[in-house]
Amino acid sequence: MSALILALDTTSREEALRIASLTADHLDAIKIGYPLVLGAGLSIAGEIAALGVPVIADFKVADIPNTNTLICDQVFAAGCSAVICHAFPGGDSLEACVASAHAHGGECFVVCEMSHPGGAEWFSGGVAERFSGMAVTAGADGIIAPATRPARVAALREIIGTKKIYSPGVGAQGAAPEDVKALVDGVIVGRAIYGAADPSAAAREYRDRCR
Ligand code: NUP
Repeated sequence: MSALILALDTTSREEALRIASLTADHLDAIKIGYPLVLGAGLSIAGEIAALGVPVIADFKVADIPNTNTLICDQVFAAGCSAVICHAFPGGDSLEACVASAHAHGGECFVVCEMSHPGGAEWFSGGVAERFSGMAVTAGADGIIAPATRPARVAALREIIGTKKIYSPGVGAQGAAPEDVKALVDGVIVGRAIYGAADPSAAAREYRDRCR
């Protein structure tokens, strides 16, 4: 059993709010990122949160510690409940994200292995394992790991123990909720819900399949 997180990657404010309203009852969280925030502004985070759904900011934050702090502080001030960060800038950069998240009562998730085909080029060979270890050391709340490679999710679970795993790659990227729902805490679905003819029905179906 896993939570269902909608990746709301539409670029217009009106379309985002329309889909969020239609699907909110079936979701555990909505993930927003550059496509929507660059199109609609960061204030969209508060507008979505006002619908009663926690908002996760997928900015894949990856800078020096001071800049990471400034970015994350903006994310949480805007009404987000969690932020997604990269590990490769180093442990100090990651710790800055975690500190900002926890100072605001929020959560920090670390990208440990990406779900697209190219993700296998860069994150294999021990890199994802190392990032997962960094997430533990930095006190992060969880990691992002690929539903498209369930065996890799299982391997990273061994490293992070009971920390959360949110897993993208379900739907448009080819994975099914059933592939990972027993291994992860949340499944992330974007196009297969917001691009469906009936987003509400699609969200309900994915929620049922995650349970
Ligand atoms: O490894 C990752 N893969 C991935 O798809 C890390 C991510 N954060 N994502 C995001 O999840 C991606 O940017 C998009 O917002 C969502 C997946 O959307 P979709 O492929 O279901 O449409």
